[in-house]
Amino acid sequence: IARARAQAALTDLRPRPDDIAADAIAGLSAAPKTLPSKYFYDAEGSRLFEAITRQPEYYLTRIELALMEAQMASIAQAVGDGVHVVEFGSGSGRKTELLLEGLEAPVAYTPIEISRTALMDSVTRLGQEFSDVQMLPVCADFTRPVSLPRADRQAQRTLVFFPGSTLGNFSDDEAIRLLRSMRDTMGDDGCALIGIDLDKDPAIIEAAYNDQAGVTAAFTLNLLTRLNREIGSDFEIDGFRHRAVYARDRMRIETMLVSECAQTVRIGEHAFDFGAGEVMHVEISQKYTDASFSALAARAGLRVTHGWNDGNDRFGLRLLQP
Ligand code: AVI
Repeated sequence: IARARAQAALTDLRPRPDDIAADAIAGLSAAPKTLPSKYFYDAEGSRLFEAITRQPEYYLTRIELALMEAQMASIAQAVGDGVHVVEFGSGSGRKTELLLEGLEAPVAYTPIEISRTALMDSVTRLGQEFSDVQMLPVCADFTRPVSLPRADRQAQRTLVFFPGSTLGNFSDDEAIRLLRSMRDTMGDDGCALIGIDLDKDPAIIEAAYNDQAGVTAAFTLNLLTRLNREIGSDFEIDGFRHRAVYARDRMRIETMLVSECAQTVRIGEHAFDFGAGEVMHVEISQKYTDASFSALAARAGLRVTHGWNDGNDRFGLRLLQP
């Protein structure tokens, strides 16, 4: 019944499917070579990311969850009651639960997600747990403007939720575009609650992206396995090595795949030569100071009105308003 109800409420904006081959060919034709990190998340990549969040070195998820648990009353007070929660992405499990549990009488919940199955799974689960919150899933690419479904009960305001420091996986220009689109979604009275990983001792950050068990390395290399399967490329998985370095001046982790030897990779009729030691950029993970994050938000017409950090200033939540 819950599934039928959720399905009836689906707003399907029919997002254009990705052209993985075209994106990979464009990235491998660039200098330096790149591949888009959004392709990390096939079924195996999503499973490996879950495993990363359980590694002792990967502090982000653990600290953000603890921060939400500790500060939920204060967050709820800053946000106000009767809000329509709009999550960019398909429900981040426990974090979404904490938010819907902790807010005062939220009216509706709209996850915006490109994967229909991830979207419906999340609203089915949350719909069972939060029967007073109307589930209004939207299948769409959240990097493009989305007009929201109206809740049956009038919401006081819209709260955009974007946890996990996922914003950090976008370039500055892309992040500003995304924040602007959040600004449009929330309207003049709305707000956004965003998780950000904070600048800190590089050793702590680098350890998080080079865990001892090698889960992050497997996660990065899985991109090549996925491309081989889906677009028929012939990457030699053993021919590449994961490397994640904190670029202090740019305050970001730069993840690369390093070619172990001189080799040629083919995609259809395209051939790409790699030199021994040549790096291919596959992901950035931006870290922030208060100043850098406020400046980024300002470029999207948003100001930081509230902030919560863990006791060691490793990770923060920020509330933004127009
Ligand atoms: C999803 N995102 C916020 C993760 C991050 O920390 O940038 C992805 C990740 N990449 C390597 N480890 C985790």
